[in-house]
Order: sequence, then structure tokens, then C-alpha cells
Amino acid sequence: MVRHAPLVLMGTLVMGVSATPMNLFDDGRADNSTCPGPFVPVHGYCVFLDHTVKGTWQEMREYCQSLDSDLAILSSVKFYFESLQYLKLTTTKAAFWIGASDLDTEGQWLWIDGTPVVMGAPYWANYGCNNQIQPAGGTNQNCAILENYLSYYLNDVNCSYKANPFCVM
Ligand SMILES: [Ca+2]
Repeated sequence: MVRHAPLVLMGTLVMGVSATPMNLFDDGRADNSTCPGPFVPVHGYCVFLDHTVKGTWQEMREYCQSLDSDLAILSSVKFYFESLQYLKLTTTKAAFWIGASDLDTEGQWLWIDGTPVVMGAPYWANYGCNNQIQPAGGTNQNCAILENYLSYYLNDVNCSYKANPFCVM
């Protein structure tokens, strides 16, 4: 009689799931589909691009806050990309303040909730003859803006520049 050899289970190679260093893709807010006017839903956030008012970064931050919102935090790449699509659909030539600055410490870019802003791709624009990756304005440029001529990639400009607010609630 032939005896079947015992089945030997090889040790299973378990692939390690690497932890995502930052929560760039899952913001957990995609269920929100209703917003109080004039805010509209974009990727679950309530967004208002106001073309009618312009001011400094601080003035426009206070303006957003007066509408129970704040300047946009785009730490979710998905929200950033959907915001870009919405911007390109609804805007021609405008510049919008968003909620990122290196006002506290030069070179340390933070969203207004304290989250570090990812440097380089996919956020920051290349600009100029040397294709210089922004931010490159040093202590003279401490506030982040999305501008049409840079395809709404992030750029650093002087905080006293006058631009429209990108409010998010
Ligand atoms: Ca700066």
C-alpha cells in the first residue's frame, strides 16, 4: 500500500504592508455631498472660490472664517486634484489663496491645521528659466497661492499680495 506523504505546508511569505507615511489619499470626508450655498461639494468638502473679493492672505483667511470656513487645506492629494479640476472648470484668470504658509519658520511650510506641506511633486510649481521648483521666494514670500499661469500648482508669494480666497468648510 502506498502511503501518501504528509502534506508539508511551506511557510507562507507574508508581504509586509508598508505604512503610508502621510495620509495623502484618504481624507475620510467623501460622503459629504450637500453644502450650504454658496459653497459647493468637491470631493466631500464644501468649497467656495470667491471671485468677487480680493485681499491679503490674512484678510482672505479672516474672510473665509467669517463664512464658517477657512483657507483650503489640500493635504489630501485626491482633494487637491479634484480642486484643480474644479478650478480649471470654473475659473479663467485668477489667483487663490490657500491655507499654507511658512510664516512661523522660514522654509517650514505648514497647512493651517499644522500638517507639513509635502515639498516638490505633485504640489509645487516649476517656474522660470531654471525650472526652479517652488517655493523659492525666501523670507519675502511666505504664503501659498494657486495661480492660473502656473496651472494652479502651488507657488509662494508675498503675503500682502491681493488675491481671491479659496475657502473650505
Ligand atoms: Ca518663505
